[in-house]
Amino acid sequence: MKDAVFASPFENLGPFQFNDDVAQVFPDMIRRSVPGYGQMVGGAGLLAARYAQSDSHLYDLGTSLGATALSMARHVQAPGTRILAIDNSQPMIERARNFLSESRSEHDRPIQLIHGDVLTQPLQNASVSVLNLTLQFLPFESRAELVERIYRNTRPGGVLLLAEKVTFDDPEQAEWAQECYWDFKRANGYSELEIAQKRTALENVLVPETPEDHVARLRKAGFATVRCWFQTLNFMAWIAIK
Ligand code: GEK
Repeated sequence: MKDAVFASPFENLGPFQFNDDVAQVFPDMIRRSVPGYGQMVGGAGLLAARYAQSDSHLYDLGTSLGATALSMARHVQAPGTRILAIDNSQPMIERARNFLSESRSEHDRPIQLIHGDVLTQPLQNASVSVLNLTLQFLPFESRAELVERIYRNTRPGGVLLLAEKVTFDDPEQAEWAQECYWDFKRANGYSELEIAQKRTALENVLVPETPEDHVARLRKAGFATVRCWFQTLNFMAWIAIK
């Protein structure tokens, strides 16, 4: 279903929420709003397969409709792994249930959907945790604590896969990336009104950080190796290895 959430003028434009309207059009919204989204999701599955350890947990934190959990299920071979996919949006979890049951024949790995807050859900025995475009929506002050908790609950040799929209310290680069990003949205059929209204709704909801800040936080948490494996414009993904 086509995303037209911000197509008509809003009289009172509230903060962006992962409500039923958004959940309904989410596959179209994310595909037209995130350059390289398919690569991020596919890449997360491939990397998960490389680092998944037998009899461990694979977490998809902020799963939305379960795309990254499904990508892990398709690729991971390690025996005894359990995929836990968490989201605090009830409409997302309900739709994820249908989406995943439709894809059930594509893999033989169970995916447990959990309606919960990634900041409070217990994490344990992880070999892979994924934060695919989720950390950016969490209150700024809780981000380091979550990354540290993921680190503590990850087995040696396990990984955190982080993908985010970023900003840049250099104002010229930040503006260039933003302008090119809007070109991407225009090319995908979004109007100036849609781009402007969504931008306003996301203010203080999606708070991007610089690549340097992300890498520093991952290292400070204890991850021994941090590598960028993906970038398109202002979207980047890293693998952090314990
Ligand atoms: C994908 N990873 O398709 N606890 C749990 N979930 C949360 C929280 C929280 N505290 N805050 C936000 N979310 C997905 C895409 S979307 C990214 C992730 C985007 C959830 C929120 O409900 C939403 O489903 C998701 O994080 C972010 O690979 O829309 O740009």
